[in-house]
Amino acid sequence: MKLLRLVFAVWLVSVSLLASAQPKSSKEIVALVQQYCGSCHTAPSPQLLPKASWPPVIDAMAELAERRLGQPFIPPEAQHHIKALYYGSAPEKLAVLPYIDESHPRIRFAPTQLSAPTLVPQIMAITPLPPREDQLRFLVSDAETGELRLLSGKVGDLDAWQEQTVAKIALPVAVDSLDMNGDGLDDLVVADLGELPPNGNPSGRVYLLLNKGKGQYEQRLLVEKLGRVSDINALDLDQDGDIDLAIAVFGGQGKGEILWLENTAKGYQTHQLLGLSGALNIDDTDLNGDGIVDLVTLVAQEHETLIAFMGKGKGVFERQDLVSAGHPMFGATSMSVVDLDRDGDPDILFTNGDAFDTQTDPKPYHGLQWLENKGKMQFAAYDIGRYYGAVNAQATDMDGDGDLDIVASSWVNDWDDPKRNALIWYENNGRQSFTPYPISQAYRGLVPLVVADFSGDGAADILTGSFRMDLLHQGLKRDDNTLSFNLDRSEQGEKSGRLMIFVSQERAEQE
Ligand code: HEC
Ligand SMILES: [Ca+2]
Ligand SMILES: [Ca+2]
Ligand SMILES: [Ca+2]
Ligand SMILES: [Ca+2]
Repeated sequence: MKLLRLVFAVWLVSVSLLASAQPKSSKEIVALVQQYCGSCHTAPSPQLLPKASWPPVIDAMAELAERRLGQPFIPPEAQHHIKALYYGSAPEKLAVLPYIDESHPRIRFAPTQLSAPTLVPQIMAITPLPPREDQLRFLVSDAETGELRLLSGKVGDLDAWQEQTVAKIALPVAVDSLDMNGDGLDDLVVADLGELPPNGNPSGRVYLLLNKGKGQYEQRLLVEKLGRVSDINALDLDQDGDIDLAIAVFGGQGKGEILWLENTAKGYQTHQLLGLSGALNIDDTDLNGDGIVDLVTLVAQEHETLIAFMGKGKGVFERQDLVSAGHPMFGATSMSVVDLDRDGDPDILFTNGDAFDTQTDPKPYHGLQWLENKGKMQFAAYDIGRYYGAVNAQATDMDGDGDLDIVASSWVNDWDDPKRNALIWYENNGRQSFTPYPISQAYRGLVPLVVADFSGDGAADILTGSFRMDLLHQGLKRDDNTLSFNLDRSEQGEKSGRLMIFVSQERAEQE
């Protein structure tokens, strides 16, 4: 429980700092912090942001509270005291993470571009499909063009890879592939986020793309008027033999949910599992090994909690919280279920690196961690490494020694510093102790990643796409929460890599 203890310790230290800063009223002010800030989420430690950031964050929270409650919540006088306290005990600057710049003794990576660079690449996801004949196949979710595209090509022949449009969908954030109508061809279910900025609008949709063969799909709207959908998973959730849907709705502004849609003779029937905003995903696994499917989600925003829905059979699920970061600045970004310690039960790998809400600097507490499944629904959280803006992680054996290493990407970083990495990998020493190595400093905002052998030499390579959240964030208009691109002229000409493969290359033994 390293992570939990760490967060808790920071809070205790900061409370005592507060106490020494203003001996007379500190107790009263800490009580105000608990009363107001603690009413929606755990009151965050002042250590989490630099001094200068606290007053505007506290203003933003007072406004948020007033919007949500429909009336003023934190009185101006209390705001004043709370600001003084946070300002007084916060650090001038946040700690700076050390560089990860020592390369691996054996393995290096060289990028190959799979497509022309574009102005604001927005690859939201890359979803592997089963290979067909000698072709590897992936679905590329491209929000820049508003398309779901099929990327395919032969191992070892990276210059001849091709892309073709499968469907026009504005923000195809997640895809699941499964034979939905029993004709032997794999169909697709696609979640359309609806709009990029977090909000409570019912703009999310789910599409079914029925496979007609020869790369043709018939597009049907399956569900509409959902909030901003972040993930979808098609599987049988009530053990009656037909395919149901599990859906995560991130939403925003306090609205969001996890739901599952039961496949019935009269269409889909909705069952809500959770009514919180900020759900990043919904994955299936069997956490307790009872043979009944369980669901797991990582909820960001003010919750920052990993939540399981334990399957009881016949579509009944019971919520069980697995671990909570304990403060709203954690910035959860992704999770995946994987047996990281290879002892036969599913563990959970998760990342935090979201800094796009109130204060966008990279945070030294961003990074990767995992939750070990200790059996009997007992879990322990362990640190893997700190990494600015960590957004995705995939566990895979990169060096061929049999254990699971981890490749990770970052979407917010100190990009003007050439020594910061868009991609890194963590070598596992076999006992889940990890050493980080750089993969690429040359790109910005690589987000989705898929590890496979693309070059045909037996070693793992990395397919990745760029999602320029840094540019999108510049184009976000705060007042009405819409995106517009007034990027200045100098930036307009500059294009960035969109889709690429980092091919692993063994260094010569004697070098
Ligand atoms: C009415 C509920 C509510 C109250 C009261 C509230 N917060 Fe929050 N807070 C939220 C929500 C919701 C989020 C996540 C969404 C966001 O960041 O905009 C959040 C996020 C945060 C964050 C993370 C911001 C980021 O950039 O990710 C910080 C820091 C924070 N709150 C501090 C405070 C402090 C300090 C107070 C007391 C002055 C406070 N909050 C009071 C609801 C509240
Ligand atoms: Ca079913
Ligand atoms: Ca189970
Ligand atoms: Ca395990
Ligand atoms: Ca390994």
